[in-house]
Amino acid sequence: MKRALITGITGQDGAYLAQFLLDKQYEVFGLSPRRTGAAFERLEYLGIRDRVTLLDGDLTDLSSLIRAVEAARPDEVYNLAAQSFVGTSWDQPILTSEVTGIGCLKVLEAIRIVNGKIRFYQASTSEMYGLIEEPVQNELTPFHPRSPYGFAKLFAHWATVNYRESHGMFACCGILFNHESPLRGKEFVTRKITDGVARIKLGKQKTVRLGNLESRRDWGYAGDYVRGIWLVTQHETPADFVLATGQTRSVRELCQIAFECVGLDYEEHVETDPRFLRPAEVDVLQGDPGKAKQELQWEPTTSFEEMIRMMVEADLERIRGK
Ligand code: NDP
Ligand code: GDR
Repeated sequence: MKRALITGITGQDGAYLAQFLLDKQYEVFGLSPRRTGAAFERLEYLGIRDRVTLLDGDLTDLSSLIRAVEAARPDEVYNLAAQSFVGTSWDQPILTSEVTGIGCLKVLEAIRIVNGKIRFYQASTSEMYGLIEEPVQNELTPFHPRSPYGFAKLFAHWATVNYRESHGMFACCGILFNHESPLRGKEFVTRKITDGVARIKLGKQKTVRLGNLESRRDWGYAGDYVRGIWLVTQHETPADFVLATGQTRSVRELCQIAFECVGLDYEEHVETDPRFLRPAEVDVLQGDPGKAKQELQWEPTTSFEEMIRMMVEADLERIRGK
């Protein structure tokens, strides 16, 4: 039985990855930072809260990471923990850098100290491309991050590449484009919209207030992407892979599709609000998943429309109290 340690197990990807690995008969451990709120709701939603072992620890605290790696004795460590909301990263640039950037380096160090043979996966991001230098981005496209989140992730990305090259560690990065699900946090635009659509449909709210409706993203389904994360980590040799759908849609199109799911016209319910504009925007992202398709046989299976419908229906159910 393989053993895996997941940082960020209480987040969207962490919860789905834990479920995926349990289905593959892994013993799953998760790093759990101290929180006062309802931290385990995603694990409970998937019915796996009691099937994973949670270990106290925080990405900013190296000694807790060393203890977690010693206790879990993992074959694989998935570093998914981060301050992951781009908007907040301008207000908390130092915290974001400490968790999202240096935090990754601390996990790498904990592995090097405890057992350098452990396989390490880093959650890199399309936000590293930022002000894009090529219309479609692949593993060779130069980076130009546009936010403190983006530059913190770039530090973590290069730290991972460097530990592979200088210490011979099995350290790999998945450069993932946006991926969403009913477990997405409500601060992200997809879930903010699907939750808003459900509330409006059920008469609990009248409008959704958004920032830039013209920005474009390559949005996929998180369930497909955790399978990709696992495949990247099983590859014969450590390498970096883009996971994306290859298609790009605007926030406006997202609104249109989500409101159509409940028979409403988005133009009657969406308002723009400058509070949600960003100091520096990433206007458009579109990934090329060709390398993952060729070397990992990975391809997304859920369409954008199917995913948005799934999210709207889950939000309707939640709000109806089911
Ligand atoms: P979430 O924001 O849903 O989850 C982040 C996780 O990190 C949570 O479990 C959170 O715990 C944990 N965390 C935050 N701060 C700390 C800390 N100091 N120490 C330990 N744990 C901490 O992110 P996603 O699941 O969406 O994304 C997973 C990873 O992939 C992130 O690194 C993200 O940046 C990256 N990524 C995500 C993409 C996406 O589209 N979803 C695309 C590309 C990359 P708690 O809930 O208790 O705060
Ligand atoms: P992103 O996701 O920044 O791409 O980062 P988010 O959903 O926050 O924004 C996507 C785009 O929508 C625009 N937008 C709004 N965004 C939010 N959150 N709220 C709004 O009201 C709103 N209106 C318009 C944004 O300006 C942006 O252009 C996500 C995170 O999961 C990162 O951790 C991950 O690395 C990247 O995806 C890939």
